[in-house]
Amino acid sequence: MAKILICFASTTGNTEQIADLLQSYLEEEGHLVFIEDVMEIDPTYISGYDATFIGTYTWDDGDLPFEIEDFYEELEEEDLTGIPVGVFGSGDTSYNHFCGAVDTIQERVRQCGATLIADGLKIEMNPSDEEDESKCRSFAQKLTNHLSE
Ligand code: FMN
Repeated sequence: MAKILICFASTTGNTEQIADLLQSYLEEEGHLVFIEDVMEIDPTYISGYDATFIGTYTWDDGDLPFEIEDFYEELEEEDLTGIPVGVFGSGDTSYNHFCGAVDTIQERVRQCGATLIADGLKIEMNPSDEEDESKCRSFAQKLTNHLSE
């Protein structure tokens, strides 16, 4: 059983729904999952867990939303060498940079030395059908596989 942190930024609840799904799938796998609003924590929390999922929606032209900006800035100071991290988010394909914030966070996490468990999980709005649920389950599974390697 691993201790896993899921932190996220969400205004209308779509990213939170993804976080909730990931939490339930990880719990089914027997993990202990802690879910936090990204504004309530800082990146030093990450080293207190076996693995972390970071979630964000995307704002403006592929930008980070303000809720995660401080976390993003502070991440630069963290050494996450060898820590498994997955980045997920919700976006809208009608914008030019679909889920651009997921890519931005992922790049920062990579620069901090974290081990990315997979390419970022990008969901159109909220996880609304079986295909989305399956993508979320598979993303959670990748983390579990990673921890058991
Ligand atoms: N989604 C994208 O993928 N790329 C964008 O550049 C983008 N810009 C947005 C700008 C505005 C003003 C608004 C209202 C939405 C934008 N979105 C964009 C869509 C949101 O990311 C999407 O609605 C998301 O599901 C919101 O997540 P939340 O419910 O977790 O807050």
